[in-house]
Amino acid sequence: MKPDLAYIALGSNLGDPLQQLRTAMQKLPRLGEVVARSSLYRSPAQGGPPGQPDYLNAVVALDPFPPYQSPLELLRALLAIEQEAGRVRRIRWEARTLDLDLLTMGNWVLNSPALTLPHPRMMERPFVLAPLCEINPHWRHPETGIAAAEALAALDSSWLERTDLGWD
Ligand code: PH2
Ligand code: MG
Ligand code: MG
Repeated sequence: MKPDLAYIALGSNLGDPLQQLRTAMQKLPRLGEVVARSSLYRSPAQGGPPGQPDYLNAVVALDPFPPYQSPLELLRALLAIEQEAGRVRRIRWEARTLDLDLLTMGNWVLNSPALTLPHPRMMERPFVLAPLCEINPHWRHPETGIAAAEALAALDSSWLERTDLGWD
C-alpha cells in the first residue's frame, strides 16, 4: 500500500449507528480515495458514563487529496463530518452519533495540542486494532515498531464482535 495513507477510525453508539457509519462512509470520498475499509464491529462502550448503547466501529484507509495531505487539514475535515452528524461534545467518552479519529498518517509523529499522531490510545483498543489488522495486517507503529497484530494478540478482545453488517 502507499506509504502516506491515513487510517481513520469510525465509531457510533447514538441514534442509528449503522446509518451513521454508512453516511460517513459516503462522505469520506470528498477527502480522498478510500482504498480499504474493514468490516463493522460491535462492542460495549469502553469507559465513559455507564449505561451507554453498544458501539459500531470500523477503520478505513484513505489516500487523501492534496488539500487534506496535512494531518491538521484532514482532521479539520473529519471534525466537519462529525458536525454534520450532529455530534455534541460535553462529557469525555459519552455516547456520540459519530466519532472520526485520525489514527495515523504515513510515518507522521505529532504531539500538538490539536492532534497527537499516532492516536495515543489506539494500541490499547481492540475495536481499533482488529479492524486495522483486517485491512493492513502489517501495519506497525512508527515510533515503537510494534505491529497492530502483536498489540491485538496481547489484549482481551473477547467482547468485540465482527458483524456481517454491510456498508451499502
Ligand atoms: N470510543 C471511545 C470510548 N469508548 N468504546 C467502544 N466500544 N468503541 C469506541 O469507539 C469508543 C469506546 C472514545 O472515542
Ligand atoms: Mg474516539
Ligand atoms: Mg474522536
